Amino acid sequence: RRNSTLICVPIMADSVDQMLGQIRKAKEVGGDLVEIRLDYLKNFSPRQDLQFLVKQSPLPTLVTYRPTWEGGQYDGDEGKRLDALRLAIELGADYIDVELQVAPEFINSIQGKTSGNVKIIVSSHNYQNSPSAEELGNLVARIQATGADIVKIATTALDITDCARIFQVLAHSQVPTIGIAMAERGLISRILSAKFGSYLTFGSLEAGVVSAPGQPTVKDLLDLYNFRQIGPDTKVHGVIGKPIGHSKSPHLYNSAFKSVGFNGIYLPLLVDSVKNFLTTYSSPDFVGYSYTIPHKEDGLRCCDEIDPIAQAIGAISCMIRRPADGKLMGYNVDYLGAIAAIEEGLRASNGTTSVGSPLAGKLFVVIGAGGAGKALAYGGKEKGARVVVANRTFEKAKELASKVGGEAMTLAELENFHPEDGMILANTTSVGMKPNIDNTPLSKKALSRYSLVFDAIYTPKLTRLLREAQESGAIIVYGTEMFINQAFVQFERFTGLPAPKELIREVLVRNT
Ligand code: SKM
Repeated sequence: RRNSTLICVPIMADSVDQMLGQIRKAKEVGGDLVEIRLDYLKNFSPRQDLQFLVKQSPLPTLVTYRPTWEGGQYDGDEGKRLDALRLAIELGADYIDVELQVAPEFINSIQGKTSGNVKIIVSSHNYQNSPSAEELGNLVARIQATGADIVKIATTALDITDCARIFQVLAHSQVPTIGIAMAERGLISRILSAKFGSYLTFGSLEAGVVSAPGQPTVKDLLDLYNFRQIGPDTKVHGVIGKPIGHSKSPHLYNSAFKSVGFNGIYLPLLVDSVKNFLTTYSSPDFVGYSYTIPHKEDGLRCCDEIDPIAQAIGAISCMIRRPADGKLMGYNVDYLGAIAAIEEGLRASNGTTSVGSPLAGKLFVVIGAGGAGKALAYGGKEKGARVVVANRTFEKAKELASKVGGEAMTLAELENFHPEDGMILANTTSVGMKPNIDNTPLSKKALSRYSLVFDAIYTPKLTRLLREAQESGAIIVYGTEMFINQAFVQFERFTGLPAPKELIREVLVRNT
């Protein structure tokens, strides 16, 4: 059940020997073909070097000689550049890439002179933005008119919704087409290329060593996103947040989907506007989302129907498109996960197994009044704790505190807050999250007053807050506990199947 979208590995090196090394590696990691970027070679001797590379390559070759005027490295004579491409055809390259601007003239020059095996890709790159659907349609028509065998369009995604127009191009094109939205916000176009039938997608050998912004590694395409299994019917899921690169949800759900044979993909979704995202990706195949910071409250506002608990909390962590009518249903499964983890920590430390919640009657301080803060404050109240909400912006703290019948304060005030011993602290802000791991929401001195400290952050697992709490003698509860508890529930909502709990645990341990 393998799709037909190929994985092409760009090869960029100074010398042909280095290039050949990379090509061999590309084959090893599972690439289907390589793009030889001639413009990266120093001291390029066309006949000798092309002969060597095309002959020696253990994978099919796509030869590209990208000029600076199309975002490449070559700024020499145009005639020589096109001569090298003609030579690549003569020497048996499987594909060559020629830029739209010179394609009509170039294709004319090789008319009747090719062996017939080479496929000509005519490409157009836009490094500024992603044009309208109409403009893209015109571009495709212009490329087709050159006599291209394969159309290639690369745009720049300024917003994740820009990828939708690339999907449209792919879905409607009558000829083999490569469609890509570059940059971080275009990542989903590179992965869902397999769902929408792109001729190929690009995957790099090494993270960050890319020929265009936003390229994933071949390894991530294959191992993290199960690229070969993606097809036209694959259901799309993802975690909506900003930033989102830190999230382990894609690792977790993709492994879990695969293990139970569920035809779904789960993507990191770097979303600026939840509303725009949902109205753009409204097709029945976009079926389920997790929500993380800072979008849990916006997510709630975009639901068609809201679960009463999510409504009471004022934030969602999970959204499902109901198959029957396409309506978006919102849920909050955060608080259960977090509260269960905190209760477990308290029980273990007391050595008690009492039936009532060990949180009952405790002073429970929640830092942050965003989506996760709301869930924790709600959970604390449900369990009979006395809730205190501390937040950088006092107004937001006050609003949440009044909802749960608690007290509000600023973070500065929290520094000297010590009405009693045995308090419990929960951080729900992103302070201390990767990459800013040296930050912490509360001073170490203040931490000595708490008997238990929980952090909703799970990247890193041991945040500075938790490390200093531990050093101060508090019991600590990791964010991974909350993360895993809520993931079990979401998996079941996404798939209708029981969660493979052991596997999910293992994936998380391996990746945190
Ligand atoms: O509530 C979870 C959310 O479901 C996913 C997530 C993540 O992927 O980092 C973190 C929490 O907000």
